[in-house]
Amino acid sequence: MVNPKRIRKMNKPEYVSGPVVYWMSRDQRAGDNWAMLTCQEKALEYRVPMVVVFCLVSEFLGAMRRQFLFMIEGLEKVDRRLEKLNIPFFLLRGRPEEQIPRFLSQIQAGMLITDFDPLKIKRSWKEGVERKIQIPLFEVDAHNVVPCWVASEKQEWAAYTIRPKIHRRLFEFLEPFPEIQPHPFSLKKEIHSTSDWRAVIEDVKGKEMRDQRAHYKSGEDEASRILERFIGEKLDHYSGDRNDPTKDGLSGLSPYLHFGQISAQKIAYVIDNGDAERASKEAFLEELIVRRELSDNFCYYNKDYDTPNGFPDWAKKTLVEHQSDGREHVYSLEQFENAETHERLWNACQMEMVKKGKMHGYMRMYWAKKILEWSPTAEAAMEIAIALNDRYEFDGRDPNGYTGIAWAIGGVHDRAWFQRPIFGKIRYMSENGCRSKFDVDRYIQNMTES
Ligand code: FAD
Ligand code: FO1
Repeated sequence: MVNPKRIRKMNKPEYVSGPVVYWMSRDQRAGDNWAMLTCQEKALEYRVPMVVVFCLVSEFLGAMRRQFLFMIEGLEKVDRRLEKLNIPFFLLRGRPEEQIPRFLSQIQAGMLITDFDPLKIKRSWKEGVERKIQIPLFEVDAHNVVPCWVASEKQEWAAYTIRPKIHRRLFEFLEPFPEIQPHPFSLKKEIHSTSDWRAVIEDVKGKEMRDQRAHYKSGEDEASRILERFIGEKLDHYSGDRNDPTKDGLSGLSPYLHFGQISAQKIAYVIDNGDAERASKEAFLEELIVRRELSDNFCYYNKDYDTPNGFPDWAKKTLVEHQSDGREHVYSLEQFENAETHERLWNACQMEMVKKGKMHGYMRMYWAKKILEWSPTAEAAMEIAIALNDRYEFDGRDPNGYTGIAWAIGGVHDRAWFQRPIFGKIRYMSENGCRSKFDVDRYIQNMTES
């Protein structure tokens, strides 16, 4: 059922007895989830119960209240859906390295399955868990269409180097999902799985108040509704509209993709088999599959994905050569955060991010490049861009974010351009360039009014 190339064994022990557990983390959905399906496949093979567990940490890469609330509301819906399928869902709280092994021994689990994630924090959680358990641990790539380690065995240079590798594999991996089935084997009655979701939500509500405004409806059903609306109303115009932030031309799916509330493979399968306008369909699938999976490739194979050490050599060299170039404006994290730069366009981007929790894709490039222009060093620019992106975006704290920022500031997956002050050979963007593409004043007005 599940392509074995999606699954990797992470340790030596073999299965003896006990329930099969899926430690859900990146792919927070019941349906269209290869890690969930792997868990059921193994549990059916051994004729044992299957269990899903999520470990909620109190701090995660600068995430604020609104992103935690979005995530928790989605998880509550996963819990309700799984309950109908006789699959108990447990919410643990604390450090995964301690909570997951303790939970596994409490229920005398026989096998642990988890979802793949290239981020360092997630890899260290898994290593911590692996050190403490004596049951088999499997990792399943439930996020990428082509599993990250199958697509490429090394860090790729750019989209043009990974694209043919991914396209070559799509015939094998871009397949429809089977449905998760009601599970025939039940966990012992004395082990209760009911989570007090109200208490969890109340607890999170106590976090920082600064980010109160934006809120999106969360969960698998909502993600499917957004996808349907995108396909019905926007996809045919995607190639023409996507670089205009005054238009509502993007899918808006990134928060749902980030929290794994919808499967990229499902989206790709539906769109690939649909009859949308060809150029738009291709442009969208390029972003959804090639660019997104290139980000996972970068973060997986380059542990310095969040610092200038991860930049290509030509970019490191050119940035050092231009480090002492005079800067007309230099801002602190606080000034950037409060949208207090001299430039109305940049301030509007920042306001869009703070107010909506989702900056338009085209403006994200401009926003990050100006942070480089107005920071003392590339290190400082990376730190500021990552801190703000992770704090405010619903889709932040994601390989796409770290890679997008490294692209804008450090030329990752890009080529050398013409020399200019501060940027050296890093691609430059200007307000005038924006003016030639869309109605900048309208964008500023929209952001200051909303
Ligand atoms: P759509 O255009 O509808 O795209 C659909 C999906 O394709 C996206 O949800 C995303 O999964 C993928 N995608 C689109 N563009 C890219 C891209 N350039 N790289 C990789 N995948 C892409 N994306 C995030 O998900 N999280 C981030 O924190 C993030 N930060 C970024 C920071 C900078 C500086 C830059 C330049 C880009 C960043 N991106 C990030 C990538 C991109 O801007 C967003 O994915 C996109 O704007 C999300 O909106 P959407 O889902 O409506 O996009
Ligand atoms: N994953 C978890 O397993 N536990 C968490 O408590 C958790 C919190 C969290 C908060 C914000 C956020 O953006 C992501 C969060 N994630 C959490 C991880 C997330 O599911 C993704 O795996 C990574 O952020 C991206 O790959």
